[in-house]
Amino acid sequence: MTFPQELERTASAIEQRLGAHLAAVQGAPQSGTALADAMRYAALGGGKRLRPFLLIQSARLFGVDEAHALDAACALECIHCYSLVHDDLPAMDDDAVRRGRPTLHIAFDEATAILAGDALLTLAFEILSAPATHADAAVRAELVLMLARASGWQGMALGQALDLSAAHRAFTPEDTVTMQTLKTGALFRFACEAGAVLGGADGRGRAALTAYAAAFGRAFQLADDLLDAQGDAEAMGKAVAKDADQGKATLVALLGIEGAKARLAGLVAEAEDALAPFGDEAAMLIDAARFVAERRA
Ligand code: GRG
Repeated sequence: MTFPQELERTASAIEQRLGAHLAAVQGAPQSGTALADAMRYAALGGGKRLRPFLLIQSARLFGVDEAHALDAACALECIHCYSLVHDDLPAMDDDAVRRGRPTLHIAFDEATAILAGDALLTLAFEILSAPATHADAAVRAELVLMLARASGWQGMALGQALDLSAAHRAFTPEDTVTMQTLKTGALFRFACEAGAVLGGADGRGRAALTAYAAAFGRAFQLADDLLDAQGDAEAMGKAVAKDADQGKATLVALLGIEGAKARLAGLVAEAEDALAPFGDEAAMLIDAARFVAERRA
């Protein structure tokens, strides 16, 4: 299978399994609230499912089949979906469209969006800590701790807070990398390390995945910033990034478009090097890094 086919196949496996988890939510007493519908709206029917893909492919490197990585992957996707819902709120990015549809607070209302985000966050840990995730309770406990750290006060939530603070203070290039490593990179790191943990990887195997994830996460964010900047530059008819004017913390604003493209190529090479010990077995993960660097939308 090619990478796009495999990504699509994984996405539909995630859709199905997440749908089953959310069907249990739907079956619970609702007392006339929209909470379960809002959770389904946020979690199903869209998204590339890149993080689950990385988790499943990382686990496969250590001999874990997809069926035994699927619940950890669903838990991670619940966290990602919650973060998008909250990120889109008027108090944060105030976005009206997500995954080609109205954002959750537009389709429902703001309070429901906050609650659906909260409920997806906690559903992630419900799924991750259940015996179906892994037979060994110690492995499940390790995964729960890892996901809490990746998503909370020392991970994604901190990254988001740092990003918001960029509107009020000067950011050095190092500040920007730190912010992005936390805000976007922490979940990619969890994806790859969780695969290693599910497969009982040794220290070297896990370290290789950690190095891959770091380069992947930075490449993902830089490619996203480049897309934004190029779109803005086209709209303005000149090759500069609007971000520089708005004080937004992106590396494109700091490096310029050509500098950012060169950095992006370097990050993809770093991701490939990190996986060298796995040889051809890591082809899908290498293709994933190329995919995020090359995407045009
Ligand atoms: C609200 C605690 C909290 C954190 C927010 C959402 C978030 C942290 C960070 C992402 C913000 C963002 C929109 C970054 C740009 C990168 C991007 C396009 C993220 C969307 O991820 P994809 O491309 O989305 O994997 P899909 O829809 O494919 O799942």
